[in-house]
Amino acid sequence: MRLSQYFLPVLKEEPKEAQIVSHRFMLRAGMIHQEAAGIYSWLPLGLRVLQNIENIVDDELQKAGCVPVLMPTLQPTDLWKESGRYDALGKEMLRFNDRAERELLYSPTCEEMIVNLFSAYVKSYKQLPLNLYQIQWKFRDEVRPRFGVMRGREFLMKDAYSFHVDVDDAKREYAKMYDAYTAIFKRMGLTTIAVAADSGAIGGNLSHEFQVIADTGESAVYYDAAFDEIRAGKLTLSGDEMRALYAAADEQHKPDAIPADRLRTARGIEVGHVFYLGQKYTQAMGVAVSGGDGAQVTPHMGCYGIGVSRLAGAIIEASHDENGIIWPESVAPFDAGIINLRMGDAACDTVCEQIYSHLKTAGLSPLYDDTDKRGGEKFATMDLIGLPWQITVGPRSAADGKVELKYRRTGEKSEISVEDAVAHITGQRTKRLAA
Ligand code: 5CA
Repeated sequence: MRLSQYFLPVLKEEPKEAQIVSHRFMLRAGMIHQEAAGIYSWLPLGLRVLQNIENIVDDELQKAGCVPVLMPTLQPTDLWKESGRYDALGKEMLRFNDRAERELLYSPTCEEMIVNLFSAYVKSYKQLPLNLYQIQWKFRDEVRPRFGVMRGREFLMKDAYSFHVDVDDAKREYAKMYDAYTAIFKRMGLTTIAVAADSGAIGGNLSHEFQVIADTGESAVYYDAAFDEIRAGKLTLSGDEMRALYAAADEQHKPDAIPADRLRTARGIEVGHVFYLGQKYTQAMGVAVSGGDGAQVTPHMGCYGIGVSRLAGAIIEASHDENGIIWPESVAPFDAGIINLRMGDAACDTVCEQIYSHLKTAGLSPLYDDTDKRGGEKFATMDLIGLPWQITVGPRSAADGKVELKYRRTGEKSEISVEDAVAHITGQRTKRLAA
């Protein structure tokens, strides 16, 4: 992408409304634009990040055997009267009437709709287990939307729903999804702690929230010291080993359940939440399938949410410096930025075009700053938008076929040839994505 033809509305001033760093950088880097309280447009740069996050979620869930569907954002409220949840969400649920005076709601979550869909087609235990998921917009009329996309009113969620013949199979799936979540967040550069949580209005008696440790997090979390070693990369544990460790959300914390010298506490951002729902919805909505012995069985369910749009903010909270965002390779909106320090200089233009086309041929997506802005401004923008690599081309080095390569995360710089720069970026990227 050539910056002169792109839409990257970078802000020079500090946005006054932003209280946390991710919100500030998302506004300044031209990733999002607020349309109403807690409701945002995703601008081109933000959209690329959101799509990269979605792709990782899709990839890992399909590896775990989940099947994608897409349900509408609007639902008839009748379903919620059947499940008994019509009043449970109170004013958080946005309701309105269509022209025929039928009451609709904007989905805050989709247990009712998926159970209805399931019951239309699944009649036998032989069709189970089944795990259906979607990545779709939700609306919750939060009392206090804040921190940008972190607590929005309209937000993008991955919601998965699984159906099982019995509790054992539902718990097997729960553990599988727990492990898939750990892998999903790790691919985005995040080490999460899954804490036992309260399942609230979603229901069931077993749930875990996946928390990213950050001072700006809205939740208090309590956990075994081993999680700090995992976060520091000094310890690797299996899902079963992690589930055996103490980790609790505020409302579930029992100080006596863990020796004081093992207990750690921190603030966390909830990026995902998995639930074992039991028969709460299938029973209330009268759904059954034929079992092995011919008798009818009421399926057990699980549901599994990921805050896809919240993740964009959470990744920034976990990875930035005073100059801007530092994207992990896996979600970066572009792989590398090319800075032409003197547009119109024959050597500079030629070298920039060479790098641009070499990177594209290598399957990478470069962003080429071919505008006539001053060097200082170009450097500041590149640091702000946080692409993993920066390649700077100035008249003196360009004449010798050399460029300056900078790694955003460490600030490390080297002067090398065009070929070496391209080879280095492609090689390092492959290595990091595989790790
Ligand atoms: N039905 C279940 C999951 S299928 C459910 O709704 N779970 S949830 O309420 O915990 O939401 C799932 C995830 O959505 C949360 O873990 C969080 O990451 C994200 N989320 C929830 N509310 C918001 C919000 N207001 N803004 C941004 N993300 C949110």
